[in-house]
Amino acid sequence: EVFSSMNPFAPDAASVASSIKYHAEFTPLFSPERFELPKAFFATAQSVRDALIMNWNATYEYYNRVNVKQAYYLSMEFLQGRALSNAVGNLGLNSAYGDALKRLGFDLESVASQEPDPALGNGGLGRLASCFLDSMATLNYPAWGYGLRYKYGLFKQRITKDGQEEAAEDWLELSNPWEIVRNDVSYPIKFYGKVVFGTDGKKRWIGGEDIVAVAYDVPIPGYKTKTTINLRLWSTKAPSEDFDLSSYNSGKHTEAAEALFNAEKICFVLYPGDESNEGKALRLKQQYTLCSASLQDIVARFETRSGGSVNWEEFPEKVAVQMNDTHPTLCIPELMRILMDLKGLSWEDAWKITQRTVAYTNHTVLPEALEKWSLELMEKLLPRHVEIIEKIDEELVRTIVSEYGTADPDLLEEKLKAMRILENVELPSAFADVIVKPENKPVTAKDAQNGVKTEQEEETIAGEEEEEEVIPEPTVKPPKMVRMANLAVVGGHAVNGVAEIHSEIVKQDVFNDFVQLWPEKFQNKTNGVTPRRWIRFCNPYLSDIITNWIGTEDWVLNTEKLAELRKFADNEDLQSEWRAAKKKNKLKVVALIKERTGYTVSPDAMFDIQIKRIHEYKRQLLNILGIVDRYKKMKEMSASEREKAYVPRVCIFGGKAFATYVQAKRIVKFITDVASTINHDPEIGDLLKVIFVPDYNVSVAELLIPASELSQHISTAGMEASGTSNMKFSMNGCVLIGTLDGANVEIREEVGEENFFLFGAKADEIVNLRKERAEGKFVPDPTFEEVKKFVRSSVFGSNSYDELIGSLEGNEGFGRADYFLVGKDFPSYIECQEKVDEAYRDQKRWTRMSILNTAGSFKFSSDRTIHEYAKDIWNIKQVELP
Ligand code: DL6
Repeated sequence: EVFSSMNPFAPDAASVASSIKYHAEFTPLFSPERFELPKAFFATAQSVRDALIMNWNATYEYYNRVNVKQAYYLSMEFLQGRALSNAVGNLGLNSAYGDALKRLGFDLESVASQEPDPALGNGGLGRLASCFLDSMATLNYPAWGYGLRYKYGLFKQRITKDGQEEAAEDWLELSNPWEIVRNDVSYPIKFYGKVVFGTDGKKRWIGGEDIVAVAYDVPIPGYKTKTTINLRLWSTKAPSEDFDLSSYNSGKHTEAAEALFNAEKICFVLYPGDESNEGKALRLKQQYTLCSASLQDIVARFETRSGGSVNWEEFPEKVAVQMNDTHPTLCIPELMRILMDLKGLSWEDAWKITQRTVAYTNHTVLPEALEKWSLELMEKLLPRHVEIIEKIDEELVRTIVSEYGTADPDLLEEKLKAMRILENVELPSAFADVIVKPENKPVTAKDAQNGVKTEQEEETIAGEEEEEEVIPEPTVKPPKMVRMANLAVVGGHAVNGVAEIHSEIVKQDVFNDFVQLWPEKFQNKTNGVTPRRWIRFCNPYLSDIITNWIGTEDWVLNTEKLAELRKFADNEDLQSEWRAAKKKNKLKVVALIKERTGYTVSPDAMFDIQIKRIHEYKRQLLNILGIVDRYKKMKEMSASEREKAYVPRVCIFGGKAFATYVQAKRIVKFITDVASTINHDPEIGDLLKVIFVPDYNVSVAELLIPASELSQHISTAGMEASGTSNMKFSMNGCVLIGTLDGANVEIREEVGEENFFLFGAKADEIVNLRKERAEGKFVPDPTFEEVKKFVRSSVFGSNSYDELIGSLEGNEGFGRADYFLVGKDFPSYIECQEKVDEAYRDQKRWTRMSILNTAGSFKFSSDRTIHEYAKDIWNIKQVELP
């Protein structure tokens, strides 16, 4: 009765309050005596979920009925952020829920802040996936997300005097009010075992370890639409018969439950350590679980929707699978296996269907991040898939040989080396003698029959005559690997980069050989972010101002309207409202900093923020060395000189270093050491503060981004695929300092060169600069040398930071000499930061720049990106529910 009395589009406060009370009483997770904030959060979320379930059911009932083509977004990460305020906002129920909670003695903001951030992601890749879900729902695209339900997420970051420490993330401890376990939706997943022939002559894979993947659904509401799509997260368990009751009863408790643990641990942690073989096997199991469970589900839905007559050729007309990075690449051999071994299709038909269905997004050009798996491990864990991959590789070799011929063996060898899926693996037997080079002409089968010897054999024979025995150098055979990115390019019909410059690098460099073969596959899809979460909900002050000045709230759906702000950029009234909103947001961050770090910062200082994963290429080290340079110069000045020379700044960092990435953890430690010296220096006071906000996540970003005035996107040019926080900052009226990298390039074009602080080497200069650096031709700027000396002088504690500073110099034992070109870009960065100070002193000029950033950010809505994917890659249409 409570559910049906609640119209999800126009419920009144009274019916919402009774729904919340109902859940507090009858969907209880807490004892009945008290009704406090945690219980209020769960009851409110459950009440909102009722509305979402109604819309979810309506959405899929309609999609089933009209049997539309649907896009499936497979991702190892979804960085969802809190759901309550987003869902209430998307449903337009803010006032109903706000009033209802007031009647019950709570306020919506405090209730919403009880929600833990779901810990299902790491960085930009995961957040992009979540922005895409929001846009797909909002734009009424039939779509579905698939991921894994990690019990302990990535990790919780603690900052201690030793730097970063990792602890298990306990986001599911009190349960998750948004998820709905579908006990009737589970699929068997196999590992190990062997491949046999069935009675029908077809190959069959008999698993050696069998587990089950169970579906947990999270409804994703669109903004101002009934469409509510699904994020289906898989959790793993063992079949209950795997619990060994007799061992248990005989006291062997651990052994009795071993199979259960082995199955459940697959979904414990996102990116478990992979230095051990066990760790590698676990990661591969995770990837396969995601691919296999999702594809079994997709295939089952296709069959159900087809009714009695399944036509497999229609599969790509009903299904588009997007692989978010290489992690879900096993989709390709898995779909082939399902179609051939289980549905009886021929190789040729299965291959055509697979290629037409699957597409791949590349998110990085870092060679170490282009995944490779040991063939040996894969053969053990997924024997049937390796057979399929070998055949795909063989077909690829055939294509390459037919394209390039055998006339130029060097060229052919080079192409095979670059493009084959299998690395360090002999050519398939059918091609064993295709590369015929004069100097190492192998014996063909025919030659062998005729008694012809290879040159090596000839040499050995000649050597027999020599007196001294030549002992060959022991050679270590390079490991045989499966290159997932190559498999993704070969097996998919589209490959896209995530910003214009990145897509160009993908084409010119990373996959250039494939581009020559299949130019039509390669595309660009510049990333975007949802303006709902990233302006409308996280920055209500700014949103109200935008709406008032534009005269409509339509900009939330049509961000092009933001451009209308341009004509008011110099208007004094708008400028003062704009600054007041920024100040209110800064005050919230002052409180956050106090609560999380104990430091007090001034809201009148410039807030300068760098928040992202800690990585050498993102160059947090450049930022902190710039701060050190500023501090050093301040210390050399009198108080009045200091105040004249520098604008007061609060420099804020946030981000996690991957648990095994030692250099990134050193950077975190260095930042916090610098912070503790500067923040306690009475001479400096409010002129400079350095803050590291621990445990950076979506909720922290939602507070920091609206409060930021300057934001740093300073990667070595060519290394950041796109970046998405740059888009969020720009939307929220922050001015960016950055290199010509990733989406910075396009942001600068849109907001205007004069509203972006540009510095640093360009992407096409990097190779030469590195070469010069390695050859010892680079002469560092004296300021850079002085800053390093200052760091080593124990100003920031007894640590000499040898490994960190050494990495900038390429000292012995410290690896590549300043591979990320911090030293090269340092002087132009410092010079640019001086220009920032100068601009900030003129608040009218700064506010104009800020307004023009918001006005110019409209391109970076994920709605634009999703329309492009829908049209150019997925071929899906918007479907409005009746
Ligand atoms: O495309 C989303 C996001 C980009 O904005 C970032 O520039 C890029 O670093 C990130 N890529 C990854 C992949 N792995 N690595 N490294 O997270 O994707």
